[in-house]
Amino acid sequence: MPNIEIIQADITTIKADAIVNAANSSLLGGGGVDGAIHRVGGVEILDECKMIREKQGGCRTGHAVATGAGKLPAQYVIHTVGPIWQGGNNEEEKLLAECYVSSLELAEKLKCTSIAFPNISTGVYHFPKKEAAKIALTAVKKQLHHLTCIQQIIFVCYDQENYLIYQDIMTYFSDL
Ligand code: AR6
Repeated sequence: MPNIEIIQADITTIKADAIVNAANSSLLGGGGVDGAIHRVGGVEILDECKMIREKQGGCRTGHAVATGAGKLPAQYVIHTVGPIWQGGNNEEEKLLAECYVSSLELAEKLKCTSIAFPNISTGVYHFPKKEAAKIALTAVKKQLHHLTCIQQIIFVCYDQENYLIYQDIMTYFSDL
């Protein structure tokens, strides 16, 4: 079974085969973790995103696309688009879970053995952090038995609030 780890860090420093980006459907970059990944990874990542846009016109919410990782220590960046929180009645939960599932599926296709996730949608997109963490951990746990390459899954929390929430929920999950 793959190992799940929770850390507090900047995802651009993580040496996983794949790191996940909380992008937007334009794939042209933005603030938050997306801004950090493009800033540290360099222009190669944006160039590849532009090629994907030309081919398929961006990325839909809940879907994922992959590029190289430029100057980052990872091999790939998996760009997924989280839902914008609109109160909870617009399929936000389902779409957020899909982000984690599609990213894992893509990482498997790329033969990655490790993948690092940020707390998708919990910044600019205002998804409530506790709900988002429960959805993320549940979605990933449900996928574990489908994974053949991935051995390590890292949840990279940037802010302390998310880190404490994830630790709490993991403790609860391991008690079940
Ligand atoms: N490493 C890890 N996590 C980070 C980092 C980092 N360097 N920087 C921020 N976070 P956000 P969203 C955390 O806003 O809510 C962008 O403009 C942050 O604390 O990056 O999915 C995109 O282009 C938060 O918990 O993404 C989209 O337009 C989490 O990353 C939009 O924001 C997500 O916050 C996506 O919004």
